[in-house]
Amino acid sequence: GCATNMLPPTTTSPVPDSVARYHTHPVGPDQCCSAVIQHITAPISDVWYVVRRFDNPQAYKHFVKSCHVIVGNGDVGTLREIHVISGLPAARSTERLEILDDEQHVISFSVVDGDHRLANYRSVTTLHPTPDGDGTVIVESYVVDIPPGNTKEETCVFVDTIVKCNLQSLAQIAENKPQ
Ligand code: A9S
Repeated sequence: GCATNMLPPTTTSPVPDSVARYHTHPVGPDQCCSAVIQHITAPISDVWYVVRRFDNPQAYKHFVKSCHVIVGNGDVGTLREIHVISGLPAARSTERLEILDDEQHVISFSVVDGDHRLANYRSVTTLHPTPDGDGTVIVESYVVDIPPGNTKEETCVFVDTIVKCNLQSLAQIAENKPQ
């Protein structure tokens, strides 16, 4: 498995098993994986309210222009098709909801089709309350096929950049929510 080696070393900051479990992915030889961590100064319920809406990724993902649910009611197995803004090397992506756990605050989706180069993309996002209860730590890990003609490093830089943008935008939205 991979991705958990991107988290802080256990010697300085132990990662609970509950976190590591969700961010350990089987990674094939032509795949890469990574994880992005973001602190948000907002309670976990406010962050989860935005993140759990599989039908509304454009609420915080600025690359998403529109989203249409193809099948499902927001439960596991729901399929969505997103259209992305121009300027990206893609126009659309079809994605399946894999995990939605309102108790553990876990959401996961996989890419099943699209005109982009991120074949077999799968991400897992988990939310964790900070000890004081006023903040949230969000961890998003992913695994994806390395596109032909690209290196592992290039692929990770590209995807990490998108995920970081999404999580920073999420932080901004959750932190500005009126109390
Ligand atoms: O949507 C996400 O949570 C994460 C990523 C990495 C999405 C990437 C993307 O939607 C583009 C932004 C269009 C970039 C896909 C599936 C392929 C891209 O090339």
